Amino acid sequence: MKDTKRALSVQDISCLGQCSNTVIMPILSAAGVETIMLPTALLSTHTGGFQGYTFLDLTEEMEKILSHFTTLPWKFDYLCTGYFGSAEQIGILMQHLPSVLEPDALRVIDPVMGDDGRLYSIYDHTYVQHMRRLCEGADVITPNLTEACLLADIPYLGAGYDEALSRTLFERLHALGAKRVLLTGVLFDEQTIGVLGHEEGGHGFAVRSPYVDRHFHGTGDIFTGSLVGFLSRGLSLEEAANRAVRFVSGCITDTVPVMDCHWYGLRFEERLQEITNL
Ligand code: PXL
Repeated sequence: MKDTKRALSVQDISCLGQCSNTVIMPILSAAGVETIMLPTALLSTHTGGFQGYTFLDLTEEMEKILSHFTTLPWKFDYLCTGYFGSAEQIGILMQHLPSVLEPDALRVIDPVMGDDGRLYSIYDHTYVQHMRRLCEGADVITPNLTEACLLADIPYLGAGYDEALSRTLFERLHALGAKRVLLTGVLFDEQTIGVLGHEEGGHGFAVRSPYVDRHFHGTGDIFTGSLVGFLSRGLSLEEAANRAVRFVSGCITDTVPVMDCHWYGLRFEERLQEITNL
C-alpha cells in the first residue's frame, strides 16, 4: 500500500451550492488524496444567486486549527487554496505554511477574487495585495482573466483571447513568483473556451473546449480540484489541464438538462469515476 498523500484545502464551506470545499473534498478523495479541510468561513449557500445566505467568519478558528496542525506527526503534501473570508486570513495561513507543509509540497493557488472584470464585493485592494504575496511561492496558480489582470495590475478588457495580453500576463505572474500559470475562462472564439498554460522558462500550451453561453457557478473549483487530482496521479501540467478541462466540460453537459433545478452549481458526482479509474 502506497503512503497516503495528504492535501490541505483552504477555502470556505458553502453548505449548499457545490463549490469550494464541498467539491474539492470528493474530487481529491476520488483521486486517492486524503483531503483535510481548513475552512475560512461557513456559509449556508454560496454568494452567487441565493438571497439571505448566512456567513460565519472563521479567522480566529483558522489560527487555532493551524496551531494544532503544527503539532501533528506529519505534514501536508499538497496545498489547495480558494475562497478566503478576508486578507487577514491569507497572512495567518502564510505564517503557518512552513510548519504544516512538506518542504516539497505542491502549492496550488486559485486566487479567487472576482469575475467578469469585477472584484467580488467582500474584497478590496488590500486583499489583492495579500493574494499577490500568496502567489509568490506557488507552484501552480489558476486565475481567471479577471483575477490575472488584478494580480498583474493590468486593466481588464474582456475574456477574449489576446496573444499580447496573455504574454504580458504570464511575464508578470511569473515575476510575482508563480512557477506555472493556468489562465482559465479564455474565450478563443464564440464557440470555444479554455485554458492557456505557461511554465516558467518557456513551455506554453492551450486547451480548448466547446463554449456554452451560460453562467455556471463553481467551474473554477471543479477545474482546480480535478487538476490537482490528475497531477497527483503523476500527469504533466499540460495533460492534467487537458483532462481537467474535459472533466469540467463533461459536468457542464450533465448539468445543462437539469439547469432549472440545478442552476447553482455543476453536477459532477456521476463523473468522479473518470478520476478514480485513471
Ligand atoms: O467558487 C468560488 C466561491 C467560493 N465560495 C463562495 C463563493 C464563491 C464565488 O462566488 O461565493 C462562498
